[in-house]
Amino acid sequence: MPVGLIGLGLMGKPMALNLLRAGFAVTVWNRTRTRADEVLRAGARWADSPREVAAGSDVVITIVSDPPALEQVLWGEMGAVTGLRPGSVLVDSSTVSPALARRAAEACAARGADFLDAPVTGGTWGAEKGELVFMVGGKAEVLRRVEPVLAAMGKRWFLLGPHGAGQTVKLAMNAILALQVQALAEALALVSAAGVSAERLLEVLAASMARAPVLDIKGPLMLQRNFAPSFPLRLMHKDLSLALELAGQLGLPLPATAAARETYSAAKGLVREDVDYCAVARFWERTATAGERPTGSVGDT
Ligand code: NA7
Repeated sequence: MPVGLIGLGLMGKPMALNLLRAGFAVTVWNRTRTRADEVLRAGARWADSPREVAAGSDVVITIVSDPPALEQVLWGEMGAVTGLRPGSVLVDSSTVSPALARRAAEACAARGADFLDAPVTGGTWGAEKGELVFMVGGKAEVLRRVEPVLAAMGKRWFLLGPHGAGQTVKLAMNAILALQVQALAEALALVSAAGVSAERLLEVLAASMARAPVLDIKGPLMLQRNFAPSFPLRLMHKDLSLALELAGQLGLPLPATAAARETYSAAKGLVREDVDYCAVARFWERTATAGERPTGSVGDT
């Protein structure tokens, strides 16, 4: 089954490499061609446009940064939609709005193709290990057809409802992750400011009901000030905005998510380089530097 993959960023590249390892014939396109070098060396074929990827594939995966990027690769000049073969399946693993997922599904249907929104969780670590979890919106029969492809990149997939349901659950999931990591950053700042060891807080956390896998991973990284992006802060900020946009459409207040977006937004303004979302911890450096409060940095003991 020929597979196409559009978007070779932090997530798309390891996903393409895993498809190749699983023996799929993979055609790729990325806006910046040099980012395809490694997957081309590993055996992928280059296409000159998203449209060309779609024209040669039974399953087309898109994984690009945000809604404008997805609109560009689907409907821009030489976009994928005009190349889709009847009977093919477009699987979008980008995190975008549920409304955009439904628009993409309609565009596929008009070409005689099927669509699944299938955003992922697991970060670059999950992508590299082939252990992503897919949150799927669409038809069960379509999901069954693409399961061998998902199995090459992930360990589980959940069918959550009609088109848009996968994106809805993904936005809810990321709100949980963003809030957990912000809560830990706040707690670390608090104990540090009070002159107590931040390391000891992590020790106690690991033995407590507040323990969470994401905090097991992000806590030590925050203490080491290792903010290399696994899931970039700029994308977490985007997802919080998408969650709030959806909540606004539903008339639902999300006060904690709204507050988290403010913090992530401020932290984003503090960095020039691409950093992981656990760099939200830098928000408290700012307050320390500005002399607003006598806090220590998160890494202080
Ligand atoms: P990255 O590493 O920021 O990669 C983003 C990808 O999206 C990368 O291939 C970009 O191409 C591509 N992109 C961004 N804007 C455009 C436009 N306008 N047109 C075409 N292609 C574009 O993100 P991740 O891989 O971590 O995440 C991808 C998605 O999964 C995202 O929705 C997350 O929230 C979850 P470039 O290489 O910059 O030319």
